[in-house]
Amino acid sequence: MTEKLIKTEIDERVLTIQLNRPKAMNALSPELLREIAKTLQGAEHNSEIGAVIIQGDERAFAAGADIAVMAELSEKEASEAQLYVEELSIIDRFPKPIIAAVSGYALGGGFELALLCDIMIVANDATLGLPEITLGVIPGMGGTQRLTRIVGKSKANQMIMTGEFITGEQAHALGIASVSVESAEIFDHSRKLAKDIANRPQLALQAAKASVSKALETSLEDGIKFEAQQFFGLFDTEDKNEGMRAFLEKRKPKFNNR
Ligand code: CO8
Repeated sequence: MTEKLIKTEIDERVLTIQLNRPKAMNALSPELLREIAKTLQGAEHNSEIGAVIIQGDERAFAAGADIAVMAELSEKEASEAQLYVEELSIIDRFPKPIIAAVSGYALGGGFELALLCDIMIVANDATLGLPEITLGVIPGMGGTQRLTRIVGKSKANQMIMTGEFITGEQAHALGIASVSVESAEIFDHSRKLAKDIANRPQLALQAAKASVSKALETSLEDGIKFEAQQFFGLFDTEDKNEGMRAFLEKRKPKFNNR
């Protein structure tokens, strides 16, 4: 592990990115978000990496964008700096599966970063919310869009307009997280899931991610067309031939990600 704004580790095809500003509750400074984006750019074409986990520590996944940085900026300065825009777009376009392992606080931009990931796993006692309203602003890292698509208008508005917090268990019940586990188990659980996913056929995984992501931004008709393109696009791959042949020959498939 390298001691920087993030710690990274590759183990059994899983890249773990651990946010490492514990004294500031892993608040997302522009430099921290840049480090995440740079690491993902490096991971994109690394065939030894099949999946990514983004995690914080027991106290905080991330308590938001860095308020100390934003406090100093005028509208002109913030929009000229395109604060976080390029970094978020890099994370959003990363083609391999990303799991957010959320323990402790995931607030504001921290929650929004987790919402940007493909799968969210939460600790039962995690604290999630979009408290930007209490600072005189609104979510600016995709929260108004992504949360609304998951929980609907009423709950999203209630959370955004009051800044109320929810627990990990509630996030699971609302469909924000795929599972909620005891906090002591969150990192082991996420690693196990990431390893499982990382060892699945890569081309199919990327087609799955692209198709599910498409569902959040397009009409049903266009989404179905997109899915069909992705589905048939896999038909000339070695993995499709191997997977289907192995089934018919009643043996375990051996995928080589081609
Ligand atoms: N930014 C900067 N510093 C932070 C942040 C943050 N978001 N959160 C915590 N810290 C710092 C505190 O200032 C404190 O620093 P210090 O020790 O130097 O005083 C340290 O972390 C520990 O925090 P607390 O002492 O407050 O710890 P508590 O256990 O008492 O409270 C909380 C923990 C509840 C998490 C509390 O720190 C808190 O409320 N934090 C702020 C939460 C928040 O409002 N987040 C939303 C921020 S706005 C945002 O994310 C906008 C996203 C969109 C940006 C788009 C840009 C284009």
